[in-house]
Amino acid sequence: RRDPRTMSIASDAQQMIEVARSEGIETVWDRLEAQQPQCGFCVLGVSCRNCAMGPCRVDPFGAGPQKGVCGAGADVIVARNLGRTIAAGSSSHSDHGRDILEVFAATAHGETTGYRIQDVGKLTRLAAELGIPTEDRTTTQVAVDLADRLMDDFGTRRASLSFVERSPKPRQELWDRLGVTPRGIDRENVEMLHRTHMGVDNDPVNILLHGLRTSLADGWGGSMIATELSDIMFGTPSPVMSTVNLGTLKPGWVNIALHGHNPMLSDVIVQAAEDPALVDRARELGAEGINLVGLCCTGNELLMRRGVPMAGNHLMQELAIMTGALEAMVVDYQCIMPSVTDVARCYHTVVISTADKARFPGAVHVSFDPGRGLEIGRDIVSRGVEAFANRNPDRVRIPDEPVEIMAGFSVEAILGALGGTPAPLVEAIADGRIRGAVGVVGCNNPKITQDYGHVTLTRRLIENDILVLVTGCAAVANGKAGQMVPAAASLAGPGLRATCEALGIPPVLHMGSCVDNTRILVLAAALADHLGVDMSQLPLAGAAPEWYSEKAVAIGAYVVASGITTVLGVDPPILGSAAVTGLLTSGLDDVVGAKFAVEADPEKAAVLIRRHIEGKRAALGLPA
Ligand code: SF4
Ligand code: WCC
Ligand code: FE2
Repeated sequence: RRDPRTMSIASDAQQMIEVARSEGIETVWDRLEAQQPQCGFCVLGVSCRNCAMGPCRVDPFGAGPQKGVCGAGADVIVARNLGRTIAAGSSSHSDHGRDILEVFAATAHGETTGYRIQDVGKLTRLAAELGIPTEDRTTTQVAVDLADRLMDDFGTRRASLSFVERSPKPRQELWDRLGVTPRGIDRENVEMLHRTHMGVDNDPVNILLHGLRTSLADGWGGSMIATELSDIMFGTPSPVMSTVNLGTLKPGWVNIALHGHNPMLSDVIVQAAEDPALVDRARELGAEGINLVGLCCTGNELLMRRGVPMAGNHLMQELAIMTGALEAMVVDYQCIMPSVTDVARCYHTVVISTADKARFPGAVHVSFDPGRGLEIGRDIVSRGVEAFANRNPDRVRIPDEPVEIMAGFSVEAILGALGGTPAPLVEAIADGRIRGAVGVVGCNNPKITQDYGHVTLTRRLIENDILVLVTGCAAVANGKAGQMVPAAASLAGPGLRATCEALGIPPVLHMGSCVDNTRILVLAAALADHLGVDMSQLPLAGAAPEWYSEKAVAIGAYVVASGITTVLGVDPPILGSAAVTGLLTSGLDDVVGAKFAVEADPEKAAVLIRRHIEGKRAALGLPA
């Protein structure tokens, strides 16, 4: 059997994998093994089931068929598949953004309970940015107009999304020249589905260009709306200390994990968990109190804004239940494995689904309704509390002590720490104390030793004076490894270390959930504008060392389309087309000033990124 140390570098995971084995409970790693060998055609992206004349496969060795029944060759099939993947990822983020927007609109109209406009300053700034009058107007009036305006961004009425104007002018002009300026968020996604229907867009390059536009509708559209409106409703994050790993579960307490992506419900659950009646009930049942923890990005949203402890990233969701100490796992949507209800059946854990669009057979469904937000929050917490009575103390195994983590680095917080302007950061980069910055983001994938890619790449980058910005499951990985406390400055090279120590910040900054990758875009745009250059000229890079999700593909695409070269640690299914692979890993550089690279070994990825950053520095005339 596989040594757990080859499955995860995190000791909480290693211990729980042993528990899973001794209890005979299947995990994501077992199922990956059972899938071997995975389909070689699908790995290369040369299989298509877009119509009923198929499914078709192109023989990558050239001996068998080179065309599907319709006549599509490998290039078209790979490009279409990639296009649909981007659309799925972009749609996921954007539909999340729309859900937030609808609750924001309802809150503006006074139709919700448990919600309010928390950051009025940000509301006013955003409204002013979009040309909405703010003077002598109530918060409600401004919020109603802002909601209205952003709803237009989803549709067909606009020629360009509102937030496109946040990108540097040269970038906007480039997108216009290429015809990839995103118009409507839904429109670009629907158009991608249309184009990839049999017999529509048969030009792989044309499909890929629309792929960029579709991804930009996510990065500068749906995701950005999700981030900005979440800040307005739930508060703009500022630095906060908390803890991370499965040790955040507490033995004598009612433990409730909030898993998924949308802060909409989880935020009211945090309010509900403070309800004295529920806390009293928990005590009546013999618990010390109610302990909320996060998983995946719902966890990141709560960690960033409220300092709620983080139980783990993607591959920890099954293992968290196996601690026997979890009363309830509350899920909204995205990245929630269907297997969690199977694992929960072996324990007393109740899985509570909350989104009507994401149902889980075997879960209790409590339908989310923002009009009764608090009431529903209380109902959910109360189900977790009652489940405590069913806990079997003999089965409780909580591995490890929690590790400290600092989170909360919104762009506002970073600029605030710098005195309100990007100038000090630009100066540090210009004089070489900081060589550049890299966004290390994305998932866990059982094909990669869990957290190894994130933690190793990050370690090498900070050692070499490169500031690391993290979101999503990457942030949780680095947090568990102790890289995200101010004392971790000692792990950084001398220039980065001195800067971090002066500011009291870690060398790895937690910027939030996956939709919050848009914070990195906004920061990159601010740096570029300050220097009067395009984002593609900056010493920046992106990396997704352990990505698994369609959303990660959309993120990678919008980051590259925004001019930031990105290194992937897992092969995307495109290698069956030399033309598409060549375009993405080289040709794109001439088109958008950035490209993709694939490097599974994080040590080598670090070298590649350092070379890239030094190349950008040299081109800007910055000291070597
Ligand atoms: Fe086959 Fe073409 Fe249909 Fe795809 S669209 S399944 S390649 S016939
Ligand atoms: Ni975002 Fe990736 Fe985690 Fe899911 S939670 S697993 S998309 S990084
Ligand atoms: Fe297949």
